[in-house]
Amino acid sequence: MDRTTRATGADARRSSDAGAPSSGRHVLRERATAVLDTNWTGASTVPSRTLYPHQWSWDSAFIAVGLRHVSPLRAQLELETLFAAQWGDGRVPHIVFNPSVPRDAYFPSPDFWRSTTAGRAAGAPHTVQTSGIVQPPVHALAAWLVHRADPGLSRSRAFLSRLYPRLAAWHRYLLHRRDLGGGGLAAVIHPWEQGMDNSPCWDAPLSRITPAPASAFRRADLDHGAPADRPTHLDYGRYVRLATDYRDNRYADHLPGDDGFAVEDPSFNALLIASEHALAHIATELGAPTTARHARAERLTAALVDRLWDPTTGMFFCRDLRAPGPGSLIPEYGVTGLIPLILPTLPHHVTTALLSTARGPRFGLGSPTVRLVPSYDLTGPSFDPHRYWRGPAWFNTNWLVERGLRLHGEQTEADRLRTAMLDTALETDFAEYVDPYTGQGRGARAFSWSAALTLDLLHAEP
Ligand code: 9WN
Repeated sequence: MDRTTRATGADARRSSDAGAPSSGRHVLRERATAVLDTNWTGASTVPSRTLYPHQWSWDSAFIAVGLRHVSPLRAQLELETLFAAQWGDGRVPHIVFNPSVPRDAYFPSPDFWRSTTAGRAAGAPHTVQTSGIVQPPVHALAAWLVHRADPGLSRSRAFLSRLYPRLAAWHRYLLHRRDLGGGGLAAVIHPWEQGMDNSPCWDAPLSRITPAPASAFRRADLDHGAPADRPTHLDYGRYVRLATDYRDNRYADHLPGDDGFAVEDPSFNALLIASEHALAHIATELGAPTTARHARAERLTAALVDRLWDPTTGMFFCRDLRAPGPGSLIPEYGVTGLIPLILPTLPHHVTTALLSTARGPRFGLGSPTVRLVPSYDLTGPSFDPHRYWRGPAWFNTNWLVERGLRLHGEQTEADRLRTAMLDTALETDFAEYVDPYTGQGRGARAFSWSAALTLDLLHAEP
């Protein structure tokens, strides 16, 4: 039996277990499962067959979280395939390229990143082509949730014991090589690393970057996405410049010069902390020591509050490590600043103030006129309900906010957000992102993490 056939058998078993609260929800479950089946390549899942035809790092973590409800085996394989492309220095690349996809289907392609040559000193794998930057570390959290979906299968395949050293190396890379600010947090050196690529949070640090000339590259995203929904050419030129410089420095990590990009981001670090807590659970399951892991999660939480929390506004902001003068906070309200809500040991006064910011006019949580939590401040000067990460709502960030609400005992609000997400997923055919007010779909459809996180929410629905 091949992997796909075995996994399909598990699909049948799981969907009959899960129950169908209503026929609408049943249809939603079937459709979400069909999206993940269509986007499955045999060893991993593409985010979108059209726009993103390879494997993406944080996408795979979110996908695994949903896939565990229909096929725990495929969910395990999803993470194993990603970690098979881990570099020797511990980094997990943000894209693992599928060699059977034409080179011009996505830009930047493997011949831009040149991982097997430019990445040699950093230990890039020889057998697979990858990018050289990273994405948010949601993986240990995903691995733990995947394990819990079917502990028997997980143990019989030694899923956690094989993955644990790789997850630990990944966190070590971030905590040591990427502590560019010296304050104990991991820094990102490219907007693509943080995952919310085009957020207005990056406008100030990006404005110092000289863009690569438009003639130096051809964007493939515009073959599939509307230009008004995608980043501008100027921003793309800057993304290309940053990635080119990093590659030409052989992917070495150090604080870049004044013309470089280095930012400490709340969501990236909150996900790292949540994953540290998950690693502690994994260590317990494996009988490995856990004290240091718990202590590290606590230290990181303290560093997050110390370096990125702004008590006067009640918000977490990004810290620009290359701002003229000492590193400074970027006063833009991105959804990234709400994601620390997923942390269990955030100081109480911080949680209270953050919830109040989420409920205020900037994010409209609980407001009758706002469907889903936007990616950026509804009242902000750069708000655009349709342009990439500059206002639209994403399913992954809403899933994280929902989880945070539930963790902090805000069940009614969490239920409301969950219902809005499920309705929006059905209405938009699992859009990549949506207008935060109307829920109108934008970007790609049949988007994998939208479908996967729908399955996760459905599973938890009473
Ligand atoms: C660059 C795959 C990825 C997501 C990111 C999202 C978008 C890529 C792009 O798509 O980024 O990595 O080409 O715009 O911003 O969060 O992981 O779905």
